[in-house]
Amino acid sequence: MQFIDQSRITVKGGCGGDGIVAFRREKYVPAGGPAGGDGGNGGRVVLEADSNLQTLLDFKFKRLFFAADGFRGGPNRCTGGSGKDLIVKVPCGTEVRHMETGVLFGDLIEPRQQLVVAFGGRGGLGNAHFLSNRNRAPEKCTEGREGEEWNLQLELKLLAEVGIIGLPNAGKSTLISVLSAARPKIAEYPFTTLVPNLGVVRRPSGDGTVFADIPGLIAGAAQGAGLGHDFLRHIQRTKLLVHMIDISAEDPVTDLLVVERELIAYGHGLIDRPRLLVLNKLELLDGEHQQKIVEDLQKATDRKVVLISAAMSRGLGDLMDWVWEELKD
Ligand SMILES: Nc1nc2c(ncn2[C@@H]2O[C@H](COP(=O)(O)OP(=O)(O)O)[C@@H](O)[C@H]2O)c(=O)[nH]1
Ligand SMILES: [Mg+2]
Repeated sequence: MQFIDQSRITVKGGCGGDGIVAFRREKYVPAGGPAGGDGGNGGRVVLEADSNLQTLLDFKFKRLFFAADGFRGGPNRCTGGSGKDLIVKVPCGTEVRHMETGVLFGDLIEPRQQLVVAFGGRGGLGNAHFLSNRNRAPEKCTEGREGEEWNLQLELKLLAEVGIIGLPNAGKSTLISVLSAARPKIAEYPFTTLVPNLGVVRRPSGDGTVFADIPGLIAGAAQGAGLGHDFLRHIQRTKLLVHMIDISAEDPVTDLLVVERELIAYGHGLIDRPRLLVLNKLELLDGEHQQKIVEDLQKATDRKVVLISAAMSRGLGDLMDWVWEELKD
């Protein structure tokens, strides 16, 4: 199962610098020849794979990437400086296509792999180029050319790092919607009823991580009840689990154990995956009752427990602190 993050950007190489008209002026050289230098080439736009990035979130906010222009030629046949290349960091695994035609420009797979997506324009020619027997003092030079401009489609297959699990009605979808900065698309998938809810959550350092909530975890899932087996197979690919429990449920401890039993039954080490217990809907109980349930849970498990209200956006800082801490390499 794949999630696809897509962004559209426009890239443009720098304009070439103009060539110039100039003549040599030196002491003791009476009739100096043409000496106008060429313009420098415009900078290129280069995409570079960066293993620190996981998503295309940044491209939802910044879409235009222009490299620097080349500099004008100088006197004494001095070629102008080239415009600086613009290096744009993208996550490893980004696929780059020409937007209008869908033609593949390239794939950025390995860290630091680069792909030139727009060349800068050539610099213009200075008048030194136009010296001929007929014309010993040409006044001609040419302008720098425009850089290439392309609309590109970036596509990235995402892996959810954080899985949100819990029984139906625990508040998983609500949590994703309040945490999300963006929603990636979900690739074609035969089991539409199992389409997970996805969100990209921005890290304090800027980039995002992907949360997936896949409905369908119920008692017997590991034996294939409901959509359980597909659910568990997917969750297996996440690094962390956020396990939500409705604090107002009849018996939150039983709810915890039902889910843990499924994780154990599925095997593959799921039960040992870093997992945070999140008691949701805290505002429905007073402090005393909240405390009682936290204590009951701690008797049943030694996992860390946080109290939140997804609907009222309370306690989310504690939850995310844990996530960022656990995701640190
Ligand atoms: N009181 C309260 N209700 C909540 C909270 N979070 C979610 N809900 C409600 O609980 C129900 C189930 O939430 P949902 O996100 O669909 O649960 P899911 O089945 O785990 O995805 C919905 O009616 C939500 O509005 C919360 O923090 N407080
Ligand atoms: Mg849901």
